[in-house]
Amino acid sequence: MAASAAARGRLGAMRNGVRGALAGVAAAAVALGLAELVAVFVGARSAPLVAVGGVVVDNVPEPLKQFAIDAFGVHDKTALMIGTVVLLAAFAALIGYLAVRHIGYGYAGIALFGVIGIGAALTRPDAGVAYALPSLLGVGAAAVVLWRLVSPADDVDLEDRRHFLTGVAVVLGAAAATGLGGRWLANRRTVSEARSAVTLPIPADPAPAVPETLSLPQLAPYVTSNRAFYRIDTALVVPQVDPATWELKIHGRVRRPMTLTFEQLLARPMVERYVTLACVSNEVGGDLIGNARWLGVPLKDLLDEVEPLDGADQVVGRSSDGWTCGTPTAVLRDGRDALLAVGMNGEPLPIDHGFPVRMVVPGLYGYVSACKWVVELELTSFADFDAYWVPRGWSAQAPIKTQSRIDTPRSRNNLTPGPITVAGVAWAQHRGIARVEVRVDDGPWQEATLARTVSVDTWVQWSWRWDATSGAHRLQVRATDSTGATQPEEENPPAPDGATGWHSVDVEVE
Ligand SMILES: Nc1nc2c(c(=O)[nH]1)N[C@H]1C(S)=C(S)[C@@H](COP(=O)(O)O)O[C@H]1N2
Ligand SMILES: [Mo]
Repeated sequence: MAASAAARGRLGAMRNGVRGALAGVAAAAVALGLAELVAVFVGARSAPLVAVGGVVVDNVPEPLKQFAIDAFGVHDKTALMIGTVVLLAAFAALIGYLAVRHIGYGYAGIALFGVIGIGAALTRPDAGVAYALPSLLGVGAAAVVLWRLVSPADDVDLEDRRHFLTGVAVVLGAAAATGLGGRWLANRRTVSEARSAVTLPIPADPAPAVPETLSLPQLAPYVTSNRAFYRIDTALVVPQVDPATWELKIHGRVRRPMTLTFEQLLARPMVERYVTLACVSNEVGGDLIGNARWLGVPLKDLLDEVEPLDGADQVVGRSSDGWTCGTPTAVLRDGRDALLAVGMNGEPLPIDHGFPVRMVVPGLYGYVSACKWVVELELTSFADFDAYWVPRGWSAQAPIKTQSRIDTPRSRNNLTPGPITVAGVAWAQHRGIARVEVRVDDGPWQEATLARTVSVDTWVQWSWRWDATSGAHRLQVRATDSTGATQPEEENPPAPDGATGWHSVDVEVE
């Protein structure tokens, strides 16, 4: 009799543990679901997951970030979110487990999450006090749910257990409904309708016609479609910037500060140019690069109008979510086609690529020049201000390095002996590519044929006919820019100012 009571007691304790853990997870789900819904009205970056994720993105050590990009590529943010949710669920289960012992432990755990969520939201660069609301209401709801679910924690009574499981199911259902409802509302509140309503002006100075370029399977087309264009940014939720309320402040160390509305911007004479954008994180042979036709206002004209003061050697572009990049003022005024862009390949900028307005600067890596969702240009000096990536170990000055890539063949092709077209792209924006050479198995360098380009600001396609013999071979490519400098063989990683080395492809001919 006594033994059986002890066994029952142990069983009860174990089941109470499971029950507590379930209650904890249900409480956390309610908190996140409700917070998601509230954040629709307060601002997407106030939601606890997004806010905490943002803090992680901004502070994660560089090697870990590089690992995430290598391991998950463009899905690195999804991986971060899933990882966070899994961790959160584990902690929520632990809190629930402890709450069965003493409900005070549960409240303390929830309060801790509240502090983290609210702290993260309030310290986001674009935060207002209201950013505390989603986490605050979320933890309030979680506390009520936890209290309701764990308090009648008596024993293994079957009736009670059914009751409990029904309660958990109802709570999870409510959490899913509010969370998905929030998502649905958020998706309806994007600026895609405002984007469709934009009519781009006819360029006063149109882009040159694209000459005949190469079209081969696997070879990057000369112009990258908006759909295929790489996307890189720190935004966990894509900023939704309404052109009706968009303003650009140009200020700081200038004689005549200026504010522009979208309408005023569109009324200015526009130029249209092909410019190849490249990411500093691109590995040798990588595809974080694309060439598009951009429509916009020359940044030089705007800077001339505000009259920068002496010493204002840096223009800081600031986006609606607080991200910054720093561009040399001299580069923006040296006559190159640096644009405040509104159009990409004949369409308003896609939301992912900076709608309604972004910067595009030929010759500089994106992180020092290509501010998307730009709302501010601040003239300052490099000595006075470090933009987003600089304290994270990347160079303040980052001209694009000369690079070349073999697109075809790649190792998985079924190759047979005889003539094979080797082709790829090469780039040295704003200097231009003078020569591309290919070699096979460390043999002599052979000059490739360059396709045509519209300017020195874009990449160039190249091709070379190879008389392939059977066996394993290594193809290598290198480019020389129009200053006569050949890209160095020495291999360097992307950090701190762009990867170097020759791209090579190993193929099997049989
Ligand atoms: N607001 C904002 N703009 C940004 C970034 C960012 O994180 N936030 N990333 C920059 C980087 S690193 C690159 S390479 C380019 C990429 O532009 P794309 O996504 O249109 O290809 O955007 C730049 N502009
Ligand atoms: Mo980048």
